Formats: sequence, structure tokens, C-alpha cells
Amino acid sequence: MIDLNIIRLGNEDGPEGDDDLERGVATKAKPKTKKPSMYRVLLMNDDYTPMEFVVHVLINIFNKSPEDATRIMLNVHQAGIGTCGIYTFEIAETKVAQVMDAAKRNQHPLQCTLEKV
Ligand code: TYC
Repeated sequence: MIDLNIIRLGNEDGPEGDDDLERGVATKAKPKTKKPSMYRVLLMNDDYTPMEFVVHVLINIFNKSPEDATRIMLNVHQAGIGTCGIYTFEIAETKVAQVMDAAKRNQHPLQCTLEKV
């Protein structure tokens, strides 16, 4: 997310006109920053993907510890759906693509999606 912090030279022009050339005081415009929208990456349960593969995905794509990965996998296994993490759009989108690609390459039906938080 790119944000430009505009530097305004001089004060706002009063009745005397273009102050920018008369006084060399540099004032910084109020920095306007926007928080990026966040996206939840969700993993879906299915009957065929091996538990070890899901744990592997959580460790290698979502940077989870083996303990957290196992806990998240078991939660998805019993609840049907679960959160792998919350990221900015580009990162969330990339992780979904990485999971889907790994699942496809290994011929597992594992499904992964994202939703806006
Ligand atoms: N239900 C799968 C099994 O019993 C394991 C599994 C867990 C699959 C989580 C997908 O997102 C998933 N082998």
C-alpha cells in the first residue's frame, strides 16, 4: 500500500498571494496513512488429505511451529474449517496459491480460501 506524504512549502496563501516564494518555511502536511485491509486464510477439512500433509503445509507455508501446526490441523479436522493466519491481501493471496499448488502437485483435494476480516 503506497502512500505519499506530501511536503507543502510555506503556509496556506492568504490575501497577499503566493507565499511560497516569499517565505522559505517548510511545513510537513499531516501524514495520511491508511491501514491495509486484512484477510483471513482458511483451510477446509476433507476426508482424503493426509493429516501429515496439512501439518507440513502449516509449517512450511504459514511458518507455524510443529505444535501449532498440529493444533490447527486437528481443529480444522474436527470443526470443518479453520484459520491459518491473517495477512494483507497480496500475502494472503500468495499463501492460498501456494497451498492449492502443493495440494494439486501431491494430488490431495485440500482446499484453501481467503476472506476479508
Ligand atoms: N480429515 C483429514 C483426514 O482425516 C485431515 C485433514 C485435516 C484434511 C485438515 C484437511 O484441512 C484439513 N485425513
